[in-house]
Amino acid sequence: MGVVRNLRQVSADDAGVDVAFRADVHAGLSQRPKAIPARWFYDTTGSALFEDITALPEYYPTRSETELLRRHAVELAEAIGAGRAVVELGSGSSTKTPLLFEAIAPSAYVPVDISGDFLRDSAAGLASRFPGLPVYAVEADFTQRVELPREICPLPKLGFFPGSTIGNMVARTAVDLLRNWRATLGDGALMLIGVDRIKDVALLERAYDDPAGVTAAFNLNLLERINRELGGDIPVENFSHRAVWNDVHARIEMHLVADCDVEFGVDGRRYAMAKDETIHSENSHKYGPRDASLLLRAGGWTPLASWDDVDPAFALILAEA
Ligand code: AVI
Repeated sequence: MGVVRNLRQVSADDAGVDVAFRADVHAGLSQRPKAIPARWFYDTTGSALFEDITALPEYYPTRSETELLRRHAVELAEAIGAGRAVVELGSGSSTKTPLLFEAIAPSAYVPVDISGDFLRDSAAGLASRFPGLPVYAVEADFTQRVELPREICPLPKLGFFPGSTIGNMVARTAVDLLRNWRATLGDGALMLIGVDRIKDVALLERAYDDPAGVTAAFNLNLLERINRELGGDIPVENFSHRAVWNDVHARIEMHLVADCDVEFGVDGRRYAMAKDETIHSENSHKYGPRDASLLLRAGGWTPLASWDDVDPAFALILAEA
């Protein structure tokens, strides 16, 4: 089994709750319209539900991206070369990572994820599958500044940002993140990034509102997490999941809709919502080819190649620092 070293870069309070989670929940419930950042979906339950989503027939992004990694392994190997340290942003269960590793033979792997349990399990899995590969698991929020392990500093780097997670950020935040990672990975770095394409609205909405209700459970788990970790008494049974396409912003929006007037407490603070009022819980932006290039350039990366010959449409883009 390869070497696995775990590094933790999140700050918890005396109750063991992530300080930023508490602050974001109160800020989000106090503003109008109410909104809580999507990164708080991913506690252990939320991460497991997201893995279930990726296996749903309606949720095409995982299948489309996996197909691109399989189909273009030789071209990826040629364009990226061997021996890079792969830094994966929001690695989750790292299911696509082995496909990339088989193509490019990396020299080290640094999965970065906010969900510590998931991160440690998947890092251990990868290390046993690729013996001799040093794995440095970093438990951190990749949207903030992350300190890379010293050991990989001298190595050429590849940022790997699959799954269209960039789409969960508004453009300004996405550009900030790309600039941050441009600085962290340094000169000579490459970035392989997955972006979802704009497509038929019915297909998009089905992908985010599946008939089995897995995405609904994923969305509602945010309220359950608030109750669990912040001592809330939100009546989760009085909320519904909604996923709608917003054409102006080219994104799927997820909301938690109050089915009736509700009042609840979180941390001793009281909140009220009128029937049909929503908590905006996620944006999932979709990009045309030009939009994606523009975003990368604004973030300090120059696109080198892209692969998108897959249906439903999805793109893998390779860019250089
Ligand atoms: C993680 N992220 C890219 C997913 C997406 O498609 O925006 C999260 C998700 N939300 C609902 N289904 C999947």
